[in-house]
Amino acid sequence: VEGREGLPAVKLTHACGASAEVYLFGGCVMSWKQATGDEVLYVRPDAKFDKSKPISGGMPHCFPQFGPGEMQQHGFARNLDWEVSSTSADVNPDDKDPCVEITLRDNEYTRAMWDHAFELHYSITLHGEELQTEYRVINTGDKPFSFQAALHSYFEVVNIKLAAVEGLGGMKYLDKVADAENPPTKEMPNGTLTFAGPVDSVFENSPSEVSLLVGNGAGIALQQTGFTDTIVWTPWEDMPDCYESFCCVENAKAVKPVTLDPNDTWNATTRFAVYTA
Ligand code: TA6
Repeated sequence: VEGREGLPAVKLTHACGASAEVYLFGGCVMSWKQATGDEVLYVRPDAKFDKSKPISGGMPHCFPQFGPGEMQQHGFARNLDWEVSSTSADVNPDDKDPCVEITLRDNEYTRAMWDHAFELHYSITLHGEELQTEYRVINTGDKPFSFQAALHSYFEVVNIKLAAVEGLGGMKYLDKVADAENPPTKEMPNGTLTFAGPVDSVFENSPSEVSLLVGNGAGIALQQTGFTDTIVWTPWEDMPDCYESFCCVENAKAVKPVTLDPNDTWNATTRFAVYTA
């Protein structure tokens, strides 16, 4: 289908009425709707769709770098055109869950920044109203490489001041608001994380399930395997026009990069499910 400003996209529609839209630019899930038509994800009003910058919203990728570093912020995967490698019909014609797999491979542009041969396969499935992803990095070269990876997911909330994240109570985290370059280690109090100012916190070895309460009793459960870390981000007054409407809860392998030998594969999965009050 045609996405915003003509960007090529793939739309998945489940028989139950749920749907998802995946943009090939950045390999970004831009929309995920429940059977009621309610949108779960958030796209910032300043998002650009002319490829001049990564799309600010939905579920952008961070690969092969998380945050600032040797290359552009959050790496190049969110800035490039991915290819459709298979659709559910190719995989299993009887499968009732619509699915698409998209792929990013090294090219001259990526080699100039990061001189490694790789394939990144990312599949998106609608299992009823649930959104499931599988993420696979393959080292197709002849030397090991290290990378970080994240799904930088933007979720719509009723109001950030009413939102909360459950599942991270008592954990140690890096506070990047206190110092982005050299974040101090702090400890979360027990209970839920609520918001009264900017938060940019990296939780290493977080539980395999956390949930975001959106402010009206409903929530989104995030389950993962392979992504060991969770990042919670709200920019607060840095984005006065929109900060109240979203919260980023990110599944990531960010603190300790993965090192992959030639021909080896690294895998991570996520399951996102909305629950009502
Ligand atoms: O994941 C949180 C974070 O790394 C923040 O530090 C903030 O910079 C944010 O991502 C947004 O990054 P972006 O490059 O999309 O503006």
